[in-house]
Parts: sequence; C-alpha cells; structure tokens
Amino acid sequence: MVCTPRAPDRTGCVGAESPTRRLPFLYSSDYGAGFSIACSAAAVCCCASCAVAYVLTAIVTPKLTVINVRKPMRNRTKEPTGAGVICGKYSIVHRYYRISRYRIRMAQLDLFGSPVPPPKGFQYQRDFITPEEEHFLIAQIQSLPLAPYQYGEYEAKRRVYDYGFAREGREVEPFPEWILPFRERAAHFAGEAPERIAQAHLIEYSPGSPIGWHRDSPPYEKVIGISLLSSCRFLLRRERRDGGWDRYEIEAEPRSGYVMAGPARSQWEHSIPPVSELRYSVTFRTIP
Ligand SMILES: O=C(O)CCC(=O)C(=O)O
Repeated sequence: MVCTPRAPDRTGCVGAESPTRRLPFLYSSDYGAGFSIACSAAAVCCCASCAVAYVLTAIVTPKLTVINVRKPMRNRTKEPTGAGVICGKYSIVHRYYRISRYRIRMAQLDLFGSPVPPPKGFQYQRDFITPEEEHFLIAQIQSLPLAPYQYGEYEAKRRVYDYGFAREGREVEPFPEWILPFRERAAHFAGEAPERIAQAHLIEYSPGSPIGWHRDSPPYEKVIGISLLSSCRFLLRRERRDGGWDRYEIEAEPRSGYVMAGPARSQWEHSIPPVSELRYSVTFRTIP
C-alpha cells in the first residue's frame, strides 16, 4: 500500500497528521456491524479526498483505529476534528466528522482501540427504571404546571418543575409521596442516604430543546438523573491545560440513570444538544 500525504484540500481535509494522543469520539451508525481491517503501520496513510469520503462503521485493530467506509459524507457539519485518512476503500481514523443525517452512535476509543474511560465519578446504568415506572413518571410530570426555565432574563425552551429546593436554593414544595421511591433508588445508586437528596428537578424537552454547557451550581453536590421517553446525547467536557478538551459522551437512553459525582461533577461540564424527540428527565441533587 503506497499512501502519500496531501496538502489540505478545499474542504479542509489534510493529509497524514501526527496522530493525536487520544481520539475521544468516533461517530458511528452501527459500529458493531462493520468489520475491522488490519493495516500494517499507522504511518502508511493518505489523505481523505472528499470525493471518496464516506462515513464509517467499524473500528479497530489492536494497533489502529480503523473505519469502514460506508456512506457519502455529504451531510457532515463544517467541523472536521481529528485527522481523517482514507486508504483505498477504508479509512484509518485520524480525522472524523460529525454526521447529522444518520442516527449516530458513538464509539469512544483511544488510538490503540481501547475504550476511553468515563470521567471519574460518572456512572451510567441502563434500565434504571421499568417501562411501567417510566409511564408513571411521565404522567406525573405532564400533570404539573411546568414553566419555562428562567436564567436571569433568559427563558429556555425546556420547561421545568422543582421539588424541595429551586435551582437557586429557594425552598419550594416538599417532595410528594409518589417521588419518594425514586428518590430512594437514586440515592442508593449514588451511595447516599435518601434524605441527602434535597432537590428533584423535573424537565420537559420538546423537540429542539437543548441544555447548554454548564456545571450545576452549589450548594448541590451529587447529581442523579433519570431519562424518560426518548434518547438524547449526553455530553461531558473538561478543558485541559493545553487549551484542548477532554470529551466524553453517552447516549442517555429512556429509563436509564446516571450519576455525576466527584470530578465528573466538579471539573467536567455537561450539556445536551437539541433533542429530536420529546424527552423528560428527573434530576435529583444532594446537598452535603
Ligand atoms: O436532562 C438531563 O438529564 C440533564 C439535566 C441537567 O443537566 C440539569 O438540570 O442541570
């Protein structure tokens, strides 16, 4: 295989670049279904020409992260990240693109194909509640007088309701009976006593609603979230000393739960890009 690095082309693709130490994200439509190919050396690679730039699926050899070229990349956004390399039919991933058109699942691998570990203090659990419990929670939330989330003069698209304490620490309506079993389970998940959970923040995301990058404000400590009705991308990031970002992402599936504690809570920010389908969440917060 003879591969020649090329100069940047008009779409910003560049040739063989020194691989970044870590590839935090690879976007994939069904990364389990593709196939892996072996390539003898990472140094042997050539630039992605956009005419043959396709989207991926599969991944990994023990030494290289490899993408199986599948679909034309017409719908990628303007921001290429990393370094992308295509050798004939296949691409060795140094560059990857965010694809908007296809349902994207993400594989997080480092250069050697190992999964990037989640931020310290972050836990995710599928099927944290049952479908019956999910229906129950959604019905409860839908019966509440939800109001758009206010941030100073800014009014967000998502609608919210709080029990215990409001976001800024103001005491509001106490926890109703129906939420207590969920509070208990959330507390157990976070290794806390239920009484330490002082707030339940209920959110409705209509399609197109995001939540921007933020760290939850004090006095709250651990955050335990339950996702309802539809999936969303749940993103985490932390700025590095060199100005770059460590990133981590999960697909928060309906009925799943997550915990943010320790560094995941205090050092990492999180956000949810605009959701494509109606989603609800219940977020519990502890106080020290
Ligand atoms: O909806 C979610 O799961 C996230 C909520 C969140 O980040 C927040 O309320 O600060």
